[in-house]
Amino acid sequence: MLRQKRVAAIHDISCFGRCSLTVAIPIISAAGIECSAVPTAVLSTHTGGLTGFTYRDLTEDILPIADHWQSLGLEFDAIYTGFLGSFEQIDIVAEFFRRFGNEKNLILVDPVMADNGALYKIFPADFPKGMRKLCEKADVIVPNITEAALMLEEDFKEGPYTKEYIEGLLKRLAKLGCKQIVLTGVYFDESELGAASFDRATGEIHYAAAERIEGYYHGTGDVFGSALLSALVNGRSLTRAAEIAVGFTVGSIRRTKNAGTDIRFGVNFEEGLLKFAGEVK
Ligand code: PXL
Repeated sequence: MLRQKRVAAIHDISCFGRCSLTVAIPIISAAGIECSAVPTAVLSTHTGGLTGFTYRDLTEDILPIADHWQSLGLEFDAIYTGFLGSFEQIDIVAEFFRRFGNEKNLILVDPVMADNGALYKIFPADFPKGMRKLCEKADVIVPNITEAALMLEEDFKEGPYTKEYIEGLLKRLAKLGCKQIVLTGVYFDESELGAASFDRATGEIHYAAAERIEGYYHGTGDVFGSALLSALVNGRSLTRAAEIAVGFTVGSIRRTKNAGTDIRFGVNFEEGLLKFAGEVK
């Protein structure tokens, strides 16, 4: 019998709106992986277009959780982190990596902080510098093009993109030190959208694309990151993992679009979980 894999997911819990832990836990679990959670904050909803949300910061709880887990001798096959609310949380997550990261496990950082050319309003202008430092400690990073440009201190470019531009971005990101990069929001024409992946060890660049669906749906980055992480932990190659994650995310967006759901309410990934589980196990 193969030992069951275990992941530590370090994200906030946005109680409504399908992102962060409410997305990571079910997706990772559907892949047959045990998902341990470190909630970094509790919000009534995410901050993307919904106003008046509550925000209880749990920064002070993160290291005591790590202390307790260390006392229990817990180990993880991967550590997965996304939205972080402050520089202090970034430093504490880096400490978590020092304690639980090792040669064998995988650290995946999604530097959630920006989209469509703009840093999210809740973050200070120098936040990308902090996220960049965290990305330097990761094995795999999953930025969108805005986050990539911010971390590289480059101007944001509107799409459609050229392969030359995307491959340049991937190579400049690789200099941060991570082994693999999956860049999201990549498109070369208006009909398709997907991800570009780069493996530093082989130099291979791969594109995973699917139909482009109109509208900015919230939480898709977390659906994508959770699916990618699950596929990697289950031993899929980077290119296959990116294809699985693109397919699962686009299916979730299509279902949501067809239902006419408010784009701020997250995407219907739930009804895709059965198919995803079959692909990823
Ligand atoms: O989907 C990323 C995310 C996670 N958590 C919170 C957010 C966002 C994006 O806006 O606001 C609280």
